[in-house]
Amino acid sequence: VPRVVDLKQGVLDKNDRLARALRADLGDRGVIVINLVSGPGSGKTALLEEVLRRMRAAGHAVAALTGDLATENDARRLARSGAPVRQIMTDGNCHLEADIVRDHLEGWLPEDTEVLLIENVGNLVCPANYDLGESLRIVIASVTEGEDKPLKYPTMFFTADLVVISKIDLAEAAEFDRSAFLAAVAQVHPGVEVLETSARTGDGIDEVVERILGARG
Ligand SMILES: Nc1nc2c(ncn2[C@@H]2O[C@H](COP(=O)(O)OP(=O)(O)OP(=O)(O)O)[C@@H](O)[C@H]2O)c(=O)[nH]1
Ligand SMILES: [Mg+2]
Repeated sequence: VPRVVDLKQGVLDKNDRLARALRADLGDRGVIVINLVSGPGSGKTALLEEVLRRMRAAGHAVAALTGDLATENDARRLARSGAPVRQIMTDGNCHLEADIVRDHLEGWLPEDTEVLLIENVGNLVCPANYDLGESLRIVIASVTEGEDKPLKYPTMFFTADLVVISKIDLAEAAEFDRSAFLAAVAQVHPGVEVLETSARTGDGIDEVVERILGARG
Protein backbone atom coordinates (compact mmCIF):
# COMPACT_ATOMS: atom_id res chain seq x y z
CA VAL A 1 0.00 0.00 0.00
CA PRO A 2 2.70 2.60 0.83
CA ARG A 3 4.24 2.00 -2.59
CA VAL A 4 0.94 2.76 -4.34
CA VAL A 5 0.60 5.92 -2.27
CA ASP A 6 4.17 6.93 -3.17
CA LEU A 7 3.54 6.41 -6.87
CA LYS A 8 0.35 8.45 -6.76
CA GLN A 9 2.11 11.25 -4.88
CA GLY A 10 4.88 11.18 -7.44
CA VAL A 11 2.44 11.66 -10.31
CA LEU A 12 0.76 14.56 -8.49
CA ASP A 13 4.11 16.21 -7.68
CA LYS A 14 5.15 15.96 -11.32
CA ASN A 15 1.85 17.43 -12.47
CA ASP A 16 2.17 20.31 -9.99
CA ARG A 17 5.64 21.13 -11.28
CA LEU A 18 4.49 21.08 -14.90
CA ALA A 19 1.42 23.16 -14.05
CA ARG A 20 3.54 25.80 -12.33
CA ALA A 21 5.85 25.98 -15.36
CA LEU A 22 2.89 26.21 -17.71
CA ARG A 23 1.29 29.01 -15.66
CA ALA A 24 4.57 30.96 -15.68
CA ASP A 25 5.16 30.41 -19.40
CA LEU A 26 1.63 31.39 -20.42
CA GLY A 27 1.70 34.29 -17.98
CA ASP A 28 4.79 35.63 -19.78
CA ARG A 29 2.80 35.49 -23.01
CA GLY A 30 -0.12 37.35 -21.45
CA VAL A 31 -2.42 34.31 -21.31
CA ILE A 32 -4.46 33.25 -18.29
CA VAL A 33 -6.09 29.84 -17.98
CA ILE A 34 -9.57 29.04 -16.63
CA ASN A 35 -10.33 25.43 -15.64
CA LEU A 36 -14.02 24.41 -15.75
CA VAL A 37 -14.94 21.30 -13.80
CA SER A 38 -18.23 19.54 -13.04
CA GLY A 39 -19.98 16.19 -13.12
CA PRO A 40 -21.11 14.89 -16.54
CA GLY A 41 -23.81 17.03 -18.11
CA SER A 42 -23.89 19.91 -15.61
CA GLY A 43 -23.63 22.39 -18.46
CA LYS A 44 -19.91 23.14 -18.94
CA THR A 45 -20.14 23.28 -22.73
CA ALA A 46 -23.39 25.25 -22.72
CA LEU A 47 -21.92 27.84 -20.32
CA LEU A 48 -18.65 28.02 -22.25
CA GLU A 49 -20.45 28.60 -25.55
CA GLU A 50 -22.14 31.65 -24.04
CA VAL A 51 -18.98 32.90 -22.33
CA LEU A 52 -16.88 32.56 -25.49
CA ARG A 53 -19.51 34.33 -27.56
CA ARG A 54 -19.81 37.26 -25.16
CA MET A 55 -16.09 37.65 -24.61
CA ARG A 56 -15.45 37.69 -28.35
CA ALA A 57 -18.23 40.22 -28.86
CA ALA A 58 -16.50 42.42 -26.27
CA GLY A 59 -13.26 42.18 -28.27
CA HIS A 60 -11.33 39.69 -26.12
CA ALA A 61 -9.09 37.08 -27.72
CA VAL A 62 -10.27 33.80 -26.23
CA ALA A 63 -9.58 30.16 -27.06
CA ALA A 64 -10.87 26.87 -25.68
CA LEU A 65 -9.64 23.36 -25.06
CA THR A 66 -12.15 20.68 -24.18
CA GLY A 67 -11.42 17.25 -22.76
CA ASP A 68 -13.50 14.11 -23.14
CA LEU A 69 -12.85 10.38 -23.10
CA ALA A 70 -14.29 10.18 -26.62
CA THR A 71 -16.01 12.22 -29.38
CA GLU A 72 -15.37 15.71 -30.72
CA ASN A 73 -18.95 16.79 -29.96
CA ASP A 74 -18.05 19.50 -27.47
CA ALA A 75 -15.36 21.04 -29.71
CA ARG A 76 -17.93 21.26 -32.51
CA ARG A 77 -20.42 23.02 -30.22
CA LEU A 78 -17.82 25.44 -28.84
CA ALA A 79 -16.51 26.26 -32.33
CA ARG A 80 -19.91 27.77 -33.14
CA SER A 81 -18.81 30.76 -31.04
CA GLY A 82 -16.13 31.47 -33.66
CA ALA A 83 -13.31 31.07 -31.13
CA PRO A 84 -10.33 28.78 -31.80
CA VAL A 85 -11.22 25.43 -30.21
CA ARG A 86 -9.37 22.17 -29.83
CA GLN A 87 -10.62 18.83 -28.54
CA ILE A 88 -8.45 16.68 -26.29
CA MET A 89 -9.41 13.02 -26.27
CA THR A 90 -8.13 11.47 -23.07
CA ASP A 91 -8.21 7.85 -24.17
CA GLY A 92 -9.96 6.60 -21.04
CA ASN A 93 -8.46 9.07 -18.56
CA CYS A 94 -11.05 10.72 -16.30
CA HIS A 95 -9.25 14.10 -16.07
CA LEU A 96 -6.85 16.38 -17.92
CA GLU A 97 -3.23 16.82 -16.84
CA ALA A 98 -0.86 19.75 -17.29
CA ASP A 99 1.42 17.97 -19.77
CA ILE A 100 -1.49 17.03 -22.05
CA VAL A 101 -2.68 20.63 -22.02
CA ARG A 102 0.83 21.93 -22.76
CA ASP A 103 1.24 19.49 -25.67
CA HIS A 104 -2.09 20.53 -27.21
CA LEU A 105 -1.18 24.22 -27.06
CA GLU A 106 1.99 23.81 -29.08
CA GLY A 107 1.62 25.23 -32.53
CA TRP A 108 -2.07 25.88 -31.95
CA LEU A 109 -2.67 28.61 -29.37
CA PRO A 110 -2.96 31.93 -31.26
CA GLU A 111 -0.29 34.49 -30.26
CA ASP A 112 -2.77 37.15 -29.18
CA THR A 113 -4.79 34.90 -26.82
CA GLU A 114 -5.73 36.59 -23.54
CA VAL A 115 -7.85 33.88 -21.95
CA LEU A 116 -7.67 30.12 -22.49
CA LEU A 117 -10.77 28.34 -21.22
CA ILE A 118 -10.41 24.63 -20.52
CA GLU A 119 -13.43 22.35 -20.19
CA ASN A 120 -12.27 19.41 -18.11
CA VAL A 121 -13.62 15.87 -18.38
CA GLY A 122 -17.06 15.56 -16.76
CA ASN A 123 -16.12 14.11 -13.38
CA LEU A 124 -16.32 15.49 -9.84
CA VAL A 125 -13.48 13.37 -8.44
CA CYS A 126 -10.32 12.98 -10.57
CA PRO A 127 -9.90 16.54 -11.94
CA ALA A 128 -9.78 17.99 -8.41
CA ASN A 129 -6.17 16.89 -7.91
CA TYR A 130 -4.76 18.13 -11.20
CA ASP A 131 -3.67 21.74 -11.55
CA LEU A 132 -3.71 22.73 -15.25
CA GLY A 133 -1.87 25.99 -14.75
CA GLU A 134 -5.14 27.83 -14.22
CA SER A 135 -5.62 31.16 -12.48
CA LEU A 136 -9.28 30.41 -11.82
CA ARG A 137 -11.00 27.09 -11.21
CA ILE A 138 -14.76 27.12 -11.70
CA VAL A 139 -16.86 24.23 -10.42
CA ILE A 140 -20.36 23.95 -11.85
CA ALA A 141 -23.28 22.16 -10.21
CA SER A 142 -26.72 22.19 -11.82
CA VAL A 143 -29.98 22.53 -9.93
CA THR A 144 -30.99 18.97 -10.89
CA GLU A 145 -28.04 17.26 -9.20
CA GLY A 146 -29.03 17.58 -5.55
CA GLU A 147 -28.04 20.07 -2.89
CA ASP A 148 -25.52 17.79 -1.19
CA LYS A 149 -22.97 17.58 -4.02
CA PRO A 150 -20.48 19.87 -2.23
CA LEU A 151 -20.55 17.57 0.79
CA LYS A 152 -20.06 14.44 -1.35
CA TYR A 153 -17.25 15.91 -3.43
CA PRO A 154 -15.54 18.23 -0.95
CA THR A 155 -12.13 18.35 -2.65
CA MET A 156 -13.64 19.66 -5.85
CA PHE A 157 -15.60 22.38 -4.09
CA PHE A 158 -12.74 23.21 -1.74
CA THR A 159 -10.23 23.69 -4.57
CA ALA A 160 -12.59 25.81 -6.70
CA ASP A 161 -12.26 29.61 -6.76
CA LEU A 162 -15.81 30.08 -7.99
CA VAL A 163 -18.95 27.93 -7.68
CA VAL A 164 -21.55 28.25 -10.44
CA ILE A 165 -25.08 26.94 -9.97
CA SER A 166 -26.20 26.16 -13.53
CA LYS A 167 -29.59 25.54 -15.21
CA ILE A 168 -31.17 28.00 -12.82
CA ASP A 169 -34.10 28.23 -15.27
CA LEU A 170 -35.01 24.72 -14.06
CA ALA A 171 -34.74 25.54 -10.34
CA GLU A 172 -38.46 25.51 -9.67
CA ALA A 173 -39.18 22.32 -11.61
CA ALA A 174 -36.31 20.60 -9.80
CA GLU A 175 -37.47 21.99 -6.45
CA PHE A 176 -33.94 23.23 -5.93
CA ASP A 177 -33.29 24.18 -2.30
CA ARG A 178 -30.94 27.15 -2.68
CA SER A 179 -30.25 27.65 1.01
CA ALA A 180 -29.42 23.97 1.53
CA PHE A 181 -26.97 24.11 -1.38
CA LEU A 182 -25.37 27.31 -0.11
CA ALA A 183 -25.05 25.81 3.38
CA ALA A 184 -23.29 22.76 1.90
CA VAL A 185 -20.89 25.00 -0.02
CA ALA A 186 -20.19 27.08 3.08
CA GLN A 187 -19.40 23.94 5.04
CA VAL A 188 -16.66 22.73 2.68
CA HIS A 189 -15.41 26.10 1.41
CA PRO A 190 -16.42 29.04 3.60
CA GLY A 191 -16.48 32.37 1.80
CA VAL A 192 -16.15 31.08 -1.77
CA GLU A 193 -18.06 33.13 -4.33
CA VAL A 194 -21.23 31.56 -5.78
CA LEU A 195 -22.97 32.66 -8.99
CA GLU A 196 -26.19 31.42 -10.60
CA THR A 197 -26.47 30.98 -14.37
CA SER A 198 -28.71 29.78 -17.12
CA ALA A 199 -27.27 29.09 -20.54
CA ARG A 200 -30.90 28.98 -21.73
CA THR A 201 -31.94 32.48 -20.65
CA GLY A 202 -28.46 34.03 -20.39
CA ASP A 203 -28.95 34.92 -16.73
CA GLY A 204 -25.70 35.30 -14.80
CA ILE A 205 -23.38 34.80 -17.77
CA ASP A 206 -22.09 38.38 -17.74
CA GLU A 207 -21.15 37.96 -14.08
CA VAL A 208 -19.12 34.87 -14.94
CA VAL A 209 -17.35 36.81 -17.73
CA GLU A 210 -16.59 39.61 -15.28
CA ARG A 211 -15.12 37.14 -12.80
CA ILE A 212 -12.96 35.58 -15.55
CA LEU A 213 -11.64 38.99 -16.61
CA GLY A 214 -10.98 39.80 -12.96
CA ALA A 215 -8.66 36.79 -12.75
CA ARG A 216 -6.17 38.49 -15.08
CA GLY A 217 -4.42 39.87 -12.03
N1 LIG B 1 -32.51 24.15 -19.18
C1 LIG B 1 -31.19 24.23 -19.28
N2 LIG B 1 -30.50 23.20 -19.83
C2 LIG B 1 -29.15 23.29 -19.90
C3 LIG B 1 -28.44 24.43 -19.40
N3 LIG B 1 -27.12 24.20 -19.60
C4 LIG B 1 -27.02 23.01 -20.21
N4 LIG B 1 -28.24 22.44 -20.39
C5 LIG B 1 -28.54 21.14 -20.99
O1 LIG B 1 -27.92 20.12 -20.23
C6 LIG B 1 -27.38 19.11 -21.06
C7 LIG B 1 -25.90 18.94 -20.78
O2 LIG B 1 -25.24 20.17 -21.09
P1 LIG B 1 -23.71 20.22 -21.54
O3 LIG B 1 -23.37 21.65 -21.77
O4 LIG B 1 -23.46 19.26 -22.64
O5 LIG B 1 -23.01 19.67 -20.22
P2 LIG B 1 -21.46 19.31 -20.01
O6 LIG B 1 -21.15 19.59 -18.58
O7 LIG B 1 -20.63 20.01 -21.01
O8 LIG B 1 -21.44 17.73 -20.28
P3 LIG B 1 -20.15 16.77 -20.46
O9 LIG B 1 -19.13 17.53 -21.25
O10 LIG B 1 -20.69 15.59 -21.18
O11 LIG B 1 -19.71 16.46 -19.06
C8 LIG B 1 -27.71 19.53 -22.49
O12 LIG B 1 -28.89 18.89 -22.89
C9 LIG B 1 -27.90 21.02 -22.37
O13 LIG B 1 -28.76 21.55 -23.36
C10 LIG B 1 -29.21 25.49 -18.82
O14 LIG B 1 -28.68 26.51 -18.35
N5 LIG B 1 -30.55 25.33 -18.79
MG1 LIG C 1 -19.24 19.23 -22.33
